[in-house]
Amino acid sequence: MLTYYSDDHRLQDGKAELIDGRLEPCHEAPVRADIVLRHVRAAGLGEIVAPGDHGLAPIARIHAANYLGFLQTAWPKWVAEHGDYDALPLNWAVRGMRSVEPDSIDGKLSYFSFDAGTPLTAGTWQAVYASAQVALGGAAAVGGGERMAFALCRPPGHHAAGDYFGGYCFLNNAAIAAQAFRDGGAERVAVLDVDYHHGNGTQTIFDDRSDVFFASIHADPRQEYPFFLGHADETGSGAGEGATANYPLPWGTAWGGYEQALEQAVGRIGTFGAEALVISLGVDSFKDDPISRFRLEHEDFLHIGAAIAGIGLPTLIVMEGGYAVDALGVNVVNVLKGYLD
Ligand code: Q9C
Ligand code: ZN
Repeated sequence: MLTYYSDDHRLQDGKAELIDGRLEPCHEAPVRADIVLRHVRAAGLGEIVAPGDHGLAPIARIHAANYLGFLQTAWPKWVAEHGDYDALPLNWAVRGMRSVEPDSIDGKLSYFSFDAGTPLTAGTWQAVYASAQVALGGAAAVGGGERMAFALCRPPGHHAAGDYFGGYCFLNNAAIAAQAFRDGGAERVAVLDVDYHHGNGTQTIFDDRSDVFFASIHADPRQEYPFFLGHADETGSGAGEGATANYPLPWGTAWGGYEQALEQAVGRIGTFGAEALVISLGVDSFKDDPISRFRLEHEDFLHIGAAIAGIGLPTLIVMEGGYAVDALGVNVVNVLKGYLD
């Protein structure tokens, strides 16, 4: 198998996120990708490949032009207004308020985001552009005949929708890859999101589409971030009715409960008739994850990989979350090994 990777992930190195009422060091840090890369190498899983530059066009198939413009120009505006330190939004529109794009940088940050855990830094645009290219490189390899490829994306993507960032995500790498498969000729594509958190961005992007099936297994939004999407009765809208499947699970879920949801999701993907599969791979379902509350063990990730391989489709595995830094390499490599065995 091939692993797609870019050193440019290092350019997103935020100082702090607002979490549990405090500013704390960012959980989503460069060390995450370093550790995964080291374990992929040590396991001898195959070549590490640079993605090449597939340009902005495949990103613009998913993200709004005004949002992409904002991401590319926000940093100098923030520095001019406040100074040379990370930008964070502070308030958001709720029920009864308007969705008019403000002129000031603070207003724009709020308008194009949904939480205060995702600092926008000097290097954010370059890092997220590279992360999307990593996904596109992997998609091109799978489209070209590879059975499976691993896109070691960082920053992650699945919380980012067409025009907002949050949850450590700016560009939705998995959605960009899924659309690249469609534009490369696949009539139907499936996205299976096994990150601990609901993939609100990906679901929103494909909600009304019948050509991209989205399934997500995640902590129940009644208990867990992102709180406002991912309930079991969300099944898609319009032409996309029936092409979304959500499996919310309670805090404390271990392999027994997880496996049942995974079997159901895999079954739904089988009947959908996809020609390519994108996996949003978060390993924050691990028992020792510092911000999550599932209880998967190291070996359970082998089973997840095997279940994904059982779907039998050309597959791109895209890195999303996972914050138990010491365990991250083992858990990701276990998914890949479980797939390959
Ligand atoms: N009390 C990804 O895994 N904050 N994003 C959680 C917990 C945001 C996670 C607060 C978590 C975002 C890609
Ligand atoms: Zn997550």
